[in-house]
Amino acid sequence: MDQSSRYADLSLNEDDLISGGKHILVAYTMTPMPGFGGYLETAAHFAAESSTGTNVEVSTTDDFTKDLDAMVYEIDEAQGVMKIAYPSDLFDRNVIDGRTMVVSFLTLAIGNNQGMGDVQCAQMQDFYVPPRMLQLFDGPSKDISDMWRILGRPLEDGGYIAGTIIKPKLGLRPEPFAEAAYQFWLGGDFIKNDEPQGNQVFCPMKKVMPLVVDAMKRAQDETGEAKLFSANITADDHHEMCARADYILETFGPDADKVAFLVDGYVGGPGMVTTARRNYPGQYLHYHRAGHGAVTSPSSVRGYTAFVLGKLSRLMGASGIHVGTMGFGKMEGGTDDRNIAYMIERDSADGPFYHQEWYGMKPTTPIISGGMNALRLPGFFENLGHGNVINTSGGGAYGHIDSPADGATSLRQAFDCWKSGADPIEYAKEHKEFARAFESFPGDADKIFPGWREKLGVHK
Ligand code: CAP
Ligand code: MG
Repeated sequence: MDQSSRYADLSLNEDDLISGGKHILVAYTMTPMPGFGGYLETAAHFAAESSTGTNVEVSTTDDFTKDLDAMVYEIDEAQGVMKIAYPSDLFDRNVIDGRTMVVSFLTLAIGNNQGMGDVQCAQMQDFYVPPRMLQLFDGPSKDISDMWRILGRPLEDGGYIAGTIIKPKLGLRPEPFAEAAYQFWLGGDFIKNDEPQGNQVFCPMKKVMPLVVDAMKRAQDETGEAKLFSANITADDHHEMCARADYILETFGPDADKVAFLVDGYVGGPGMVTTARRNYPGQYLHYHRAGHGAVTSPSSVRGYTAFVLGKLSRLMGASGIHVGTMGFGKMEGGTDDRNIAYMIERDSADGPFYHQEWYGMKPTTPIISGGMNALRLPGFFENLGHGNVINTSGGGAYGHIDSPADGATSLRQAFDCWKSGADPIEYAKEHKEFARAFESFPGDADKIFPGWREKLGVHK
């Protein structure tokens, strides 16, 4: 049934919709299933199924219902792009405080429409949130300035936070786990649990956390520097999540403000992220996105993009989210992914389809992770244009041939090298740990700095 007379109005003007402030606008790539309807007809059915309709007219629809119809307001059939205006009143509100929720946006805008028989595929590319709706999302309670404060840095442009992930990903018992943390903290700022680390039988949380606290104290005493830990509280049951969080805060005691809470936000979902955000607003909320590639991989034509995930995480209240390495690390992604960082860290930014003003919502820190090491960082910073990020380099720290501490120092030196505009080879001649990163990761060195052996006098 062609519903385009009801769910499409190509005369609607996007600027009017934006100035009207009563719609969330969404841009999708969409391909109709061959043998069904035309592009506009399929888009209209998509909008129906994503708002007030289904595949047939129903007798119970009244005029009020129609005011809530999602409307296709633009299509570009050649590009396979459609834009839909969703009335803000479609979205669910909390009974406890009237706020809105990301899960409601997802269940409509990326819900049944992902499995419709007449739609071959559709993927959300961007969305625009009007000012009033923006006020109704939690947004972050803590941001990178809270970390810079603890680290004794300027609260503006406080710079690069050198981090790692306890590696191996799984398999360390409490004592070697804490030792790995201590060794990195002798040179670095920030350590996270790897995303699957929690309360495994070989490394119970109530055995390992006290040892991590002791490691943090010893490293702080030895270096005279504050240290940060991102503890994984991911769990299916929010009681379990809160039990972990409460235990961790109690165990860190006077250093509890130095603990971020890590949540595997993609697999856990907006409910889990919001449980952490609302129950522990005093802690930096670290969103790990393991699993997101199932829908965001450039090879995916469904779900939503990594850019959309980043923007959603800021609405949920993530203090920081992994945004990939923009082609400089091991994970998928390219240099243009810097637009993800700009959208979540700035108060005003352009997405692929929509400009977004954030009206003072706290920023979400771009967290850079995945195959990074000191050699790859200068190019990364040059592409992004700044170093106000948290970088977690697991292999880049624990793979340094001298020590995790030297690995950490090499990461920090990589930032200083870029910031000062120094030539990395010349910089390496004056900075041992950075120079030894060349020998630690010779494959990268050969690729990024050809001829480095002769220039640095390394002959083996
Ligand atoms: C990185 C990492 C991160 C991924 C996440 C890993 O380890 O700990 O989870 O980078 O990817 O498990 O691979 P390495 P993203 O530093 O040793 O690569 O940040 O793109 O979500
Ligand atoms: Mg990991």
